[in-house]
Amino acid sequence: MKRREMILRSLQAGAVIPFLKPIELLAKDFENLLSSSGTGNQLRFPPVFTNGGTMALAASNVNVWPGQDTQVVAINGSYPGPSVVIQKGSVFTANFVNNYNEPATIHWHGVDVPELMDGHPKDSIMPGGNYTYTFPVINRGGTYFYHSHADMLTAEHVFKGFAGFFIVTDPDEAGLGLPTGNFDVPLCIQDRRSANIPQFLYNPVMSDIMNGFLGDLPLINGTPDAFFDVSKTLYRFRLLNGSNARIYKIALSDNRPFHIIATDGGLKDSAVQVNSFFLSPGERTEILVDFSAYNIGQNVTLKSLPFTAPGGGTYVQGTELNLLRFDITGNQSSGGIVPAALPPISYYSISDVKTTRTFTLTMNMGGGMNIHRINGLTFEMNRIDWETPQNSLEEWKIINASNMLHPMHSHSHQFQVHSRNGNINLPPEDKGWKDTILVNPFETVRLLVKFTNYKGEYLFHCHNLEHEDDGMMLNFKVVDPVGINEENENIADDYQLRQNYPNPFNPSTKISYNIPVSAYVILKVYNELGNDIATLVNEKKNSGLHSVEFSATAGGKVLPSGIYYYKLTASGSSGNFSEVKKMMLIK
Ligand SMILES: [Cu+2]
Repeated sequence: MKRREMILRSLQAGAVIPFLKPIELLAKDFENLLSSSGTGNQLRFPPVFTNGGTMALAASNVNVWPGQDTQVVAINGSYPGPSVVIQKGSVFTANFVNNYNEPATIHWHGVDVPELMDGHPKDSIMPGGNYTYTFPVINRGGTYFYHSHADMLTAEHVFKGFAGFFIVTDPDEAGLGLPTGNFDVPLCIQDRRSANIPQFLYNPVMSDIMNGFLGDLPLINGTPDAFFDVSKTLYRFRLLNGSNARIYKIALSDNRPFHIIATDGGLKDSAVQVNSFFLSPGERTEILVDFSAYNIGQNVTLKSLPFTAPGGGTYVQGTELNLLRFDITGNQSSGGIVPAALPPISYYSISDVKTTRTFTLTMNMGGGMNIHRINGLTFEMNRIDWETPQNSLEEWKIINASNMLHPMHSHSHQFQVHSRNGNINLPPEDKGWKDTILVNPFETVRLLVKFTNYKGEYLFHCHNLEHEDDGMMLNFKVVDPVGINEENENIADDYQLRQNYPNPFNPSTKISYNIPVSAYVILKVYNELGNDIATLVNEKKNSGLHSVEFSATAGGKVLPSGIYYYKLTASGSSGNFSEVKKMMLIK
């Protein structure tokens, strides 16, 4: 049985638990948007996804600004994407259909899923294709999300709208007295460029690759200039930073304190009062805000405070922004409380660490691509950068040797933060279960990491999406505790010419081949007429897996859309090998 079938069968074997009624507020949809109590636009909420239904990705038009069409790339025509609301313990299923003209994959960010459900770019669904994502929801209750993870297309897809909430509910939260229903409010924070209204133009220049693609205009759940009518009572807000690169320093405009109750992986072990906190791309933080001291008719604004950060260009980090105006309009009570205690978290101990891994984040200013690197490396689809044994506690020491902010994200598990620059007194947004952690310039952050649920290949990368697409990403493989692999895709004892990736492609694609012995290798590209277009390799190569990039725009060539062929010829001590494969350029 193939591995994919095995996983699907094991999932089908599990009992299907009916999912609960979704959080009521999420069920509001775009039709409820028209009433207004002040200037601006009433906060919108995406529709709730029906478990087992279809998630169709396509280009479509939505009204982000009233009366104007904005072209988005979105799931089921919704920006942000439909919200998944699902109970812990149930089985999530979505039939993904790619009706867009680029490869696509869905990553369930922060959700612990089997390898083939994780949306790794190697598992991209080609235009016109489809794939069923299905997995048991084993995470703690909390605020997670989903987004595109296609190779070198993630940033553009997310910017154009391909992201949504994945909220895990947990009946165990019911006894805690937290605000629920209409008082439990998801807020996805993203930034776009006012200069480009009403379109989401994605046209990064060099400074955007350096800093990330920043905007000057916040959208909350896709709403510009947003307001939200609140009652004089306690609310739970689930904040998701769905921006490509912008970091927010969240606060209220009157500096009123509020409580942080949850991090990326669900509830903290206590509610902590703060006046502000940092929220970097990919992170989620839940807060309780009490409006009871305000009078009806007043308002207060959720904002991002100014802060100093590196970078230059038209758009910079640390800009002061108004995110969402709360208009105090009602006297309803949520009945919610700030719990005196939350369920305990068992913390890892640094003394139990079996292995320490060091990740050094650097900038390589050689020009062109691959500026941002981890341990000097740039992402290679078919290269496993390290193996981590399951159930073994590791320390990941992330050394930021660059003058850049890097929110680092690991797939497949929640970790704990040990310290920042040796300081174990962490800010409350860091303490608890995390999957994304901001590493400041020249800072060392130490994480405690353990993979307990699934083996397989996963990703560790910067969640500044321009950095990620620039190659600031590594593959790792969670393996048996004894170190036995199911398979090792890097070791092959035969000649292989692999299918290029991505395919179809535009403008560039990667071609990999394996040679079992050192050999003289020629790799050429031909057009449909058999004319020689490019020579990618023409030299002696050592045994092993190699890859080479082919760009349809390299060297001033402008190649038309269509079918191309690539041919590998290898001459080694064990004889000659030759193979031809087909690929497609789409413009
Ligand atoms: Cu980065």
